[in-house]
Amino acid sequence: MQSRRVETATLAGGCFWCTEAVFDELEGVLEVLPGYAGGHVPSPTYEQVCTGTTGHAEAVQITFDPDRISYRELLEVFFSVHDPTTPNRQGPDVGHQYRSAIFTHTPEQDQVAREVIAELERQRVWPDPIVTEVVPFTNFYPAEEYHRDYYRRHPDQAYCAAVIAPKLEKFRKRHAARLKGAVAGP
Ligand code: MHO
Repeated sequence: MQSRRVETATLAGGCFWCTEAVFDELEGVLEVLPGYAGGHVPSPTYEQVCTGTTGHAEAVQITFDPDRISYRELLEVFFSVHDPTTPNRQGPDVGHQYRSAIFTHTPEQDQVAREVIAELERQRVWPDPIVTEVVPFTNFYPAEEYHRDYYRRHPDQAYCAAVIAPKLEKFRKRHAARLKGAVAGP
């Protein structure tokens, strides 16, 4: 029988062209929307968010089926595709809008996020401390239409080819068993 349970995750791990491309490929993920989360300016534009002064982070809002992929699994992927130790920076992208953040929708999500971070700290996956913010979800504004499916629509654009393509390759290898099509449906 088809499951009807649906859960939402809001994650910021740098440029949303990249995070959208990654999460879109995961089995159990129903929808991924790029947008702006956790700021104080209503309905911001990309240009406003780019100034780094609106409080928003570039983020993805993920709708998923928790019977097919758990929140913990989503977070494991999240931490494998970005560097959570660089404050207000992700690779070449610098600014408050590129901070690493988890906007939790429930106390359970908050607890899982803190557990996953504590485990990663214990394993010393990175030499530097994890600076990912874990904060209650406040707001999310979907980005302008032209940002949707950006990587898939513009794979040859310079940033996509140089930054996103290699990350996506690494992600696909590492999480091959979790990709759409790799898992038998319920
Ligand atoms: N530095 C990149 C980031 C794009 S991303 C949507 C650019 O400006 O093309 O933040």
